[in-house]
Amino acid sequence: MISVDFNDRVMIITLTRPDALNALCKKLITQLNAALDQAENDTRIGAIVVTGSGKAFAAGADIAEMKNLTFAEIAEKDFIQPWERLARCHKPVIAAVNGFALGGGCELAMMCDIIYASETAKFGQPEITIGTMPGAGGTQRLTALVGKAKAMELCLTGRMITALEAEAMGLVTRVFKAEDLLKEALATAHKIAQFSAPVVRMIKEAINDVAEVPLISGIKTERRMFHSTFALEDRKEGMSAFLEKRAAVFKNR
Ligand code: DAK
Repeated sequence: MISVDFNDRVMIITLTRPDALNALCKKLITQLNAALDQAENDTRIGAIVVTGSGKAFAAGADIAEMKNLTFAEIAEKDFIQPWERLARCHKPVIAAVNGFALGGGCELAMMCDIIYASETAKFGQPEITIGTMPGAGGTQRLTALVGKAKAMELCLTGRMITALEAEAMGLVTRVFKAEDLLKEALATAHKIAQFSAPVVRMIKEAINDVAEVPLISGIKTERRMFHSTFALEDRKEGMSAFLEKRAAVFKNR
């Protein structure tokens, strides 16, 4: 349901359930989470790219799997919880959205740190058209990215938007020709992975604080993290290399 490849210090996770447009069934999410655990525990991995096979990134949660679930069942099993694993990943994740990113697929992309899209990608939160609503952070993360009125329109109508419209709204980071998408995502992932891993982790954590803590406390945490980079050999090496006009060699310590 997923395939995992390694390209130097980058893990590439491909959702491979093309017959169902990579619909996010329980098994697929379990495999995705296992791959994320693996990346998190492997110090050689500096960044992760998530993409889809075929014409979809992911067309949402698996409707066939959800159809007969009862309220009692999903409430008791806290149906939503395993999906949040991606949002809690400490390593940087780039979504390379190659096609449909709908419902849970759009939510999965929004859990990533950067969203690159092909010109042919399509985004949307169509849950309302099947009698339900976004359940994996869609109303929250989409609103944070595009603002209330646009999030309302997308979630209340289920309208699908193009990659270019999504980029103009602030949902997508950059749009590329389909054939360049993975190459560009990998180039950015490699670029990030060459930097000091503890510094990358701190930057990700500090930016994520914006959504989770009040400004004054986020600024304080950011300052403490900045101070703590001065405990790293990598910080000394980075500044020395700049002044000595040579490339820095980071050792992640
Ligand atoms: N689930 C299951 N199967 C799906 C699917 C989905 N979401 N999307 C597509 N498929 C299947 C189709 O049933 C079809 O299967 P066969 O008939 O060939 O067996 C196959 O994939 C190809 O789809 P189509 O024939 O429909 O392909 P088209 O190109 O004509 O149309 C489409 C593409 C993307 C416009 C269309 O497939 C579509 O509208 N799909 C459904 C999109 C959608 O409504 N997505 C939102 C699902 S609800 C939560 C976490 C997440 C969620 C909720 C809670 N917690 C953790 C609490 C999220 C909910 C959702 O995502």
